[in-house]
Amino acid sequence: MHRVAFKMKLFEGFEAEYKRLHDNLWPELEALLKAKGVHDYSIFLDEETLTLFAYLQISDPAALDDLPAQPVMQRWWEQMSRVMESHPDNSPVTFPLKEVFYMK
Ligand code: RM4
Repeated sequence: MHRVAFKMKLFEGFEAEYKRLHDNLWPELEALLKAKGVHDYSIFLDEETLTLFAYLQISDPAALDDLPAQPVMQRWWEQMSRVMESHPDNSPVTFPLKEVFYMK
């Protein structure tokens, strides 16, 4: 099992909207992520810097490589590009984080 963490950046003023969108995560997107083996997926917001800290577990991280090609992922990223820093193709700007401590 791999633990994967990365950060993203929210636009100012969209804190409530970001939470609302994730409270209403599309069932088809949840199904896609679970089909790829994603679980224990959490996103935390640093309200001071608007940094989003994401953490998930996955048995094969290479399974994530296929996500950007999925139509449901592209539709989700299109709506998310209104509220967070994104690339021209609407995928979020992400910064991988290095694990420096783990206690089971
Ligand atoms: C995030 C971002 C990520 C996605 C989650 C569900 O805000 O779009 O790429 O995995 O939502």
